[in-house]
Amino acid sequence: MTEYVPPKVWAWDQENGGEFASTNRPTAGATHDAALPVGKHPLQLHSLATPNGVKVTVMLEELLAAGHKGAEYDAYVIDIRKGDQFGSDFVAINPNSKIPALLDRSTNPPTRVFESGAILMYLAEKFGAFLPESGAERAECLSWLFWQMGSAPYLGGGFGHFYAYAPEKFQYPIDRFTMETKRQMDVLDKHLAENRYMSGDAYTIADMAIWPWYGVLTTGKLYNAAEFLDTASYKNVIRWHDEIAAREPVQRGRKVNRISGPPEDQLHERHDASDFDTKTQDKVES
Ligand SMILES: N[C@@H](CCC(=O)N[C@@H](CS)C(=O)NCC(=O)O)C(=O)O
Repeated sequence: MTEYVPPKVWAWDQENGGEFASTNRPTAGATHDAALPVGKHPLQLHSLATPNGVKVTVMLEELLAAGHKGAEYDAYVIDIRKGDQFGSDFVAINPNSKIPALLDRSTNPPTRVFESGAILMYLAEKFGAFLPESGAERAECLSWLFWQMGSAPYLGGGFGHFYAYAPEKFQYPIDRFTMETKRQMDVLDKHLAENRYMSGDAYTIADMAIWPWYGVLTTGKLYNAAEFLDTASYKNVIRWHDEIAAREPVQRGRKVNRISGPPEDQLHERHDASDFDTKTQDKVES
C-alpha cells in the first residue's frame, strides 16, 4: 500500500467520494432551482427517514398522540442520494443542505428551522411538551439533547462511514471510531442503569434524539454493526430501546419519509393520520 502524502493544497477528486460521490462537494449553496411542494397543514417537513429525520417525525407523532392538534404536518421526501438537498427552495430553509428541515407556516412570516436538535426544541417549546419547563430537569434534558448532537457525528460520520460506507476498509479510522462509539454506548448504558429515560422518569426530546441512533444501533438496523460492536452487552440501552420502540407514535414516526426497506414500513409522504393505514408502499403497490 502506498502511503498518502497530502498535497500542499487539497483539490477535489469527485471520483473518490465513495457512495456519496454524486452528492458530496466542498462548497455550499443551491446547485439548481427546485420548488418545494406546500401542503395544507401549518407544519411543513422536508426530510428522509434517516436517524436525524426520524427524531422529528417521532416528535410530531408523539405531539399528535398527546392531543396537540396544531402539530398536524405534511411530510415530503428529500432524496439526499439524488441531491434534492441542493435545490433552491430547500436551501432557503436549510443553508446547510441537510435533512431534516421544517417550515412553520402558522407564523407570519413563516419560521424556518434546521438542525434536528433545534427542531425538537422548537416544537417542544411551541407545544409545551416533552421538555421540562425549568430548573435541573430542563438542564438535564438539554444536556443529553446536546450530548447527542455533539456525539452522533462520531457514530455516523466516523464509525458508520468507515465501517459501512468507505470503499476500502482501513483499520486506523475503524479502530478510532469503534473505540469512541463503544465509549459513548457505555456512557448511555451506565446512565440508563440508574434512570428509566435519559432525563429521569419523563420521556423527553432527549430520548427522541438519542433513540434513532444509539437505540437502533443495538438492533443491527444501523450499519449492520450490532455483532461487531457487541451491542448485546449494553443491557440497559437495550431495555430503554425496547420500551421506546413499543410506543405507537414511535412506530408511526419511523415510517414517515422512509424510501427503502420493507414496503409496509415505508410511508413516502405523510399528510394525514389515515395515511398510515392506506398509503404505505405495500398498499400503494398492490
Ligand atoms: N446536525 C444535523 C445533521 C443532519 C444530517 O447530517 N443529515 C444527513 C442525513 S442523516 C443529510 O441530509 N445528508 C445529506 C448531505 O450530507 O448531503 C442535524 O442533526 O440535523
